[in-house]
Amino acid sequence: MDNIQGQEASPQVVIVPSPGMGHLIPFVELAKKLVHQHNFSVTFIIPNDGSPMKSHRQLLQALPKGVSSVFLPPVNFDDLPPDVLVETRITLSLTRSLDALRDTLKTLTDSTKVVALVVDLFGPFAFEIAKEFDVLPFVFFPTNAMLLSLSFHLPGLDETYSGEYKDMTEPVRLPGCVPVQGRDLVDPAQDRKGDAYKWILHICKLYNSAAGIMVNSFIDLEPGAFKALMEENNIGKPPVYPIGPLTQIGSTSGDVGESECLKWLDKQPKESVLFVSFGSGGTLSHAQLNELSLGLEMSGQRFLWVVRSPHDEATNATYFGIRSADDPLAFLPEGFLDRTKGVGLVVPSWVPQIQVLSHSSTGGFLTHCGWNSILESVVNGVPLIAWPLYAEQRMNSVLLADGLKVALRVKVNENGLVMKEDIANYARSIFEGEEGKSIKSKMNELKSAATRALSEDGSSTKSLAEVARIWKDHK
Ligand code: UPG
Repeated sequence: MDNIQGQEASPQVVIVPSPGMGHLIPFVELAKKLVHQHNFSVTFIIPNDGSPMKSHRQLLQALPKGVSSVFLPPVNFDDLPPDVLVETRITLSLTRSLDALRDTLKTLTDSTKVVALVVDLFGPFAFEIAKEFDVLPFVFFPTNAMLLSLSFHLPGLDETYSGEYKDMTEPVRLPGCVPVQGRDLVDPAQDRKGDAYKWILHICKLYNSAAGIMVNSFIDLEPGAFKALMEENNIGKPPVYPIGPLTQIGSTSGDVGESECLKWLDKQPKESVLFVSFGSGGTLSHAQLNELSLGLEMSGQRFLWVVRSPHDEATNATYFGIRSADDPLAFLPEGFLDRTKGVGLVVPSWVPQIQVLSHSSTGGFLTHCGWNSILESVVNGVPLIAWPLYAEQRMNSVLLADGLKVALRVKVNENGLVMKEDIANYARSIFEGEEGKSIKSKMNELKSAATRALSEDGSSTKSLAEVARIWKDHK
């Protein structure tokens, strides 16, 4: 256990993130706010999925005084089939860590006043433990209000609709949200007989026993969804607190090679570069990698591309370890690097994304629609090309393209591929023409709204202050 002593003075908040950098990064920003603005101390208790978790360790080691971390013993996944969905694996890393979590929480509560235990969207299994120690059970939802709304409605949908959701002829209409087709619902809901679906359904029911749910979004981004969710308090749902956008400040990477891309960006014209990245876990098939390379080349557009080795079975092959095992550059079409030299830069596996998105040369982002990537674009006013891969990313792309109108959504053909001609077209359109202009102007409005939400009197600042007050009042 790292540095737990010496924190008696402030009330303690325990954070239990589920595996994945996309879940840890917003929690780290939440922890910083709790320490600096609300005088809590924070302990991360990390369920260990058995991967080296090097990036997680690096991120946590860089945290300020008042934040400490404990890695639980690794869980064993030897019994799982190789094609298990990422959601099942994430869930099991939590359920198989509950005894170790209980022991660690006991040690902490023996020496400090722990007021709240905060889990993310996969973590409500830990609520029973929180209650044993008289600690308030909270959720920090690292994605949007629309998915939270689906989470509240899924148990009802499960009871009233018997077929596969992907075959639904009418869209699902979540209160205050843009309509979403069944085939665009979260991955686990695409196979109702699968384990992952059973797990998420179970988790959705557990949300009802939270003392509160914080969401990494803000009212002006999803006004309808939040209005409906906040009214639902009346019918026995936990209170919902929009506290975002919490986006990473500073880089997640100290590798020199990766910061070379910032020097390259320094030399490009203002808002001229398309940033292409699929988050911490996203991977493409061999055929799709080829098509994307040729599409970027065909567009003639400047680009900065974070490339991973292709994978033909999974769209999230690097979720539990963000580096590709092989050299990703070896999979690019022959001569591609030479032909695009000067126009494009290709970086294997990882770049300091927040610095790339805030760089004045970046003018567009082709993204897999992970929620952190979206928020990071919003706070920097960067227009999007939405290319969802897995998890809730298709829902996010519907919100962005149909609801907020701040993204072009890619078209996937009958073979599951986005074709090079289309890619070239999106890459040009996001910078040129009426649609690109309109997207840019809407993004700038959202950027201003995000700044307002986080200002001293802003809606998200007030929401987090309300949560902090509830925790401090908890005897
Ligand atoms: N990042 C980097 N450099 C990279 C790639 C990613 O710094 O080269 C950072 C990025 O800035 C962001 C995070 O890593 O902060 C990635 O988060 P996100 O964009 O949300 O993608 P995922 O890692 O895929 O996030 C998971 C799920 C996604 C969900 C999100 C929040 O895959 O669907 O929205 O978690 O729940």
